[in-house]
Amino acid sequence: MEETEPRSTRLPAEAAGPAPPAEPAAQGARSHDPRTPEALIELMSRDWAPAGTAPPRPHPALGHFARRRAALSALFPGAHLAIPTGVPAVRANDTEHRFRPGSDFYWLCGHDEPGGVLLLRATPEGHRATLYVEPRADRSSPAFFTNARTGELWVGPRMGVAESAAHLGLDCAPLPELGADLAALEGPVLALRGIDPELDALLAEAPAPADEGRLARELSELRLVKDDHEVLMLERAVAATVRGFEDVVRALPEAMEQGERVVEGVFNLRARVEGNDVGYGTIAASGSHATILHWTRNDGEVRSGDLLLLDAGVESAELYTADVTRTLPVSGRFSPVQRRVYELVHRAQRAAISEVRPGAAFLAPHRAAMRVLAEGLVELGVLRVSAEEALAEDRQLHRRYTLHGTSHMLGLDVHDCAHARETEYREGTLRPGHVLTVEPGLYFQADDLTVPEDLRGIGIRIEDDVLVTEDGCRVLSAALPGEAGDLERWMAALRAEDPRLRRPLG
Ligand SMILES: [Mn+2]
Repeated sequence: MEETEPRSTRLPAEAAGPAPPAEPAAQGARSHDPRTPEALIELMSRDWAPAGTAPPRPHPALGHFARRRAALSALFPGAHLAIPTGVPAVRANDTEHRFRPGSDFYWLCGHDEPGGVLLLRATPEGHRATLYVEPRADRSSPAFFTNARTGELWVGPRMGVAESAAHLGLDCAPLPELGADLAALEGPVLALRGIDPELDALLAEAPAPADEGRLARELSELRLVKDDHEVLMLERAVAATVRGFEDVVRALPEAMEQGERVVEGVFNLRARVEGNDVGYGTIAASGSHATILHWTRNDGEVRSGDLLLLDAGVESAELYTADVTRTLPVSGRFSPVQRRVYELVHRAQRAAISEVRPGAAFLAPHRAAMRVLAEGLVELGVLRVSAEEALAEDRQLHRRYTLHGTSHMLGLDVHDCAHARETEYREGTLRPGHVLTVEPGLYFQADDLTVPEDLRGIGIRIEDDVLVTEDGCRVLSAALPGEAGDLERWMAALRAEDPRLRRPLG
């Protein structure tokens, strides 16, 4: 670029006088933060009232965390294990998503602040657990106001080392000591990698042990069977989700004016008020959007004669999520053709749920649902071959309209236990304490020329959360009606409520 400024107007460097000493940017300061003179640091560092000394209350699930660590420990004698929680995900530039702990980490210790690492050191007497946590950035050092990422003036107080130890009944150490402590260990360290870049960097020197993948796998397999506390947490998540669905039905008149955004916003408000957040991106899919499996744009219209497919789950404060779907007639009444498809999907779902019991194949509910749907598709004139032919392993023609599997495990993650072996999960058998979804659907794309015209653009899914019990199963989300007539009556009752009597949030 050509210089436009005449050289003659520039002052020689000496004539400008000595430049003020460059103040180094404080750690954690961003490019737009003002620099901080010493005098201000001196002023900010004094005259704060003493901090309160009440010790934090013990975590209600502390004993469960210890039992889970012992179960993991028993599977890895002699191996050191490092399980990180991760760091906040970047949303854009220097703004982040709200932090949500890593599921395996949280399952083992219940700590909910970013950056922590749980280290299980192998000793001759078994594993010794230490939780490394970010120390507090409290009034005792200028970082409390100079570090925009961790300073308590910016992000609020954290629990820190001593308080975490008291709260979780676990040895805790400052995170900056982790590197030296890892370096001092003899023998391989098995870690969950790809979650915390700083832990990955600390471990980069030594080659990853060959069997490292076993750690993620065993954690997933341990998490398959939920303990009593986890079932309670899932029940809470489901109960809040039911209230979120009720909120959405009450808000349908506004949704008809403002569209799917209202549906998402209303449900997500309930999730934030009663839980931590939604457990996954809410799918608020009206009309033919319901045929798009992961419709999360949620920016379409909601019209009176259409169906609204709502697939949404509240994640409880303890991070367990529900995963529920209902397909609602926006007007409150199914049209005859909508009802026909809805009742078919509902029959498939009933057939699938009746297969859920200990000892049954994980895929038994899916097979039952697919049989009902394939036969129904023949009756609807969609499939032009027999159900038998469509269902043949080497054909699977019904899947043009059923698209996805019927079940997945549910827990801290919406698709829980994802690293379990096939033999323990997809090809395995159901056991008491498993919690799975049962969610068959039918999807007739608006442009599918194989589908009779009056069915095109209809998408229906019905999804419940089911606990395998000792002698069968319990539908955790049974408070939401599934049968078409029940669903219509439930919607009518919610709409008849005097708005002044609406149940307040919370
Ligand atoms: Mn699901």
